[in-house]
Amino acid sequence: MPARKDKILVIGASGQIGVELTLALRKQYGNNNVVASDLREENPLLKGTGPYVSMDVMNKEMLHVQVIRQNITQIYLLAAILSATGEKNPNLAWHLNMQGLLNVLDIAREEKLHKVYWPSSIAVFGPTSPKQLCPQQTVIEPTTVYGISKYAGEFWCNYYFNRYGVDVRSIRYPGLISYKSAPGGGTTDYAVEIYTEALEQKKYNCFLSEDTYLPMMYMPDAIRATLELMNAPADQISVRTSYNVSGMSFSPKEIGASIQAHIPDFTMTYKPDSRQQIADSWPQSIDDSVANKDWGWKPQYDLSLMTKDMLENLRK
Ligand code: NAD
Ligand code: AKB
Repeated sequence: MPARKDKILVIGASGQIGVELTLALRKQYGNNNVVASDLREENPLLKGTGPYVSMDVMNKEMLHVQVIRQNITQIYLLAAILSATGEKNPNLAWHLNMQGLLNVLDIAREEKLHKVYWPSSIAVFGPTSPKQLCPQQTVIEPTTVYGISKYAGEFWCNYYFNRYGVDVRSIRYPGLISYKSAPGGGTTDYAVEIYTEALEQKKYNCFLSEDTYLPMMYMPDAIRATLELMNAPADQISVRTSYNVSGMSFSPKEIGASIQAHIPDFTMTYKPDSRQQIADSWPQSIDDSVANKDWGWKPQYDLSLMTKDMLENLRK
């Protein structure tokens, strides 16, 4: 179990992962020991559950002041620009994704923070990486600015660990599917939209082609993976760039069929846009045997379990 005296700052807490991770951390560490922060206003699901500060991760001085003032010992950095939005403004994506991370790593070094969490993505992989069961270590030649920033970020994490002893840990998340907070501009967002459209409209026009397989994960698995990695003893962490983790792999046609099992008159059409090219550059499935060996990672949700749970919760 983690030391109770830890005090955590979550940056980007109002986003798709931030809301659920903040709530999970508050359960583990106590509400007042997890400070949520974001550029945006506090997400309604966080209101009343613990402290919130409005903060820009690019403002290093303000971030540093908050870390000292609040006696922060761990930072979870979730603020980033994702793949599809990143291609619309590559300079901004590079700037936020890199400088935000460097600000956090510098402060972690100076203030001797206990731990830092920073997520990478399957977007580090490119067209030359293996498509099936893409290994932990392989050819990595990303083609999106988001993927480039994640790959560079992984090596900054590794550098700060080796050079300064900062205990920074990372996971290459697959596309994440959830019902609590909306996704923020990724290529895998279709797999969230499809559920709300199925319930509201009984039809969905997908921006990827029907046979585009991608690595995906249900949010409860992603939150559990994050907590398991962060709670693992440091000597079990052999990867200081970022861990591959796997959940499931499916195509738009298959997720459509899993929804039709619950909503028989649900129909799908396909109109691939610029996000198709991004999806085609990524692997279809991920080999996570290193995460399994190091800290016991095992996913619990497959497509049909996830669909049942998503529809039940969205109906509520
Ligand atoms: P999101 O876009 O939903 O949330 C990001 C949050 O960061 C937003 O609430 C935004 O307001 C905030 N933010 C943006 N700029 C900021 C700034 N300058 N200062 C403070 N906050 C700022 O993203 P997410 O899906 O929750 O992703 C979180 C992390 O996980 C990112 O690093 C992302 O690359 C990574 N990731 C996400 C997925 C996924 O499918 N959601 C997959 C792989 C990796
Ligand atoms: C995106 O599609 O950009 C994200 C990711 C896989 O990193 N969901």
